[in-house]
Amino acid sequence: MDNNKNNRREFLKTTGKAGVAAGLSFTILPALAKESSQMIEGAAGTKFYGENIPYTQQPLTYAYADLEPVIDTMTMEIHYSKHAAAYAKNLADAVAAEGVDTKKVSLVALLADIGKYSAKMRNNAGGHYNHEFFWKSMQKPSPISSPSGGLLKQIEKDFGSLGTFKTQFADAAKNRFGSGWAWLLLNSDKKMVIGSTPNQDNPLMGISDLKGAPLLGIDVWEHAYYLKYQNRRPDYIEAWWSVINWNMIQKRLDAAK
Ligand code: MN3
Repeated sequence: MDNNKNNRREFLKTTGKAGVAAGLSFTILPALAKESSQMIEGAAGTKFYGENIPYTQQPLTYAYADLEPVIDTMTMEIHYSKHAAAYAKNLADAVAAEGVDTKKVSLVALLADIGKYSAKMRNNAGGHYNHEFFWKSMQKPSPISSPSGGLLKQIEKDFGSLGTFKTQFADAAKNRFGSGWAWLLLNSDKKMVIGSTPNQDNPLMGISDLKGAPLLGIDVWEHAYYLKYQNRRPDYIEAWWSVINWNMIQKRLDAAK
């Protein structure tokens, strides 16, 4: 961690307290600290950070209905309480059956080493991680939802413009054949790249062709959109931009750098 980052964190802490003391209405969220992510060392000297996520399903920070009309209430409820809950349960079964000490081996470390385990472990460790990551990437819809600040600067540096980034990301999501995920990630050269993974694989898996620190990911399994959008995956992807929690994406970028 460099000194600038330490200073900024100290500054945010201090100003946050000052804001409270002065009775001001703003709140400053703490940055997603480096400690909440974990360095992964891949093949050929690649190094990047993965966000730490617990092994168990966490409560949503919003209600099932809050993402309406982009994601309908019934889709959210079934997706979270049935599909995602099943990945978490099956992951718990797999770690017990395959002798993983979850107090010692983080989920990020398990994903990096996933080639050593069963297909059940791969599908459910990925499934659980990806969904927890996905829920945290969203918030109530806003028509003005857009990246800003350092996040926007990095997008413009690596893709040329916000429009080009959105087109490339949407194309990756549309063109993922069958079930899977499209990702924005920071690779080990600290450059943003876009790609997709099949099934419940993700860019933290050692066996994945696409590797890096995930910043944003969209679930393009039909269960994520079929009730409302049926076969119109592109419409779901287009609508999804307005529920992205860009503050969270900025925090992930800060932690991954
Ligand atoms: Mn899903």
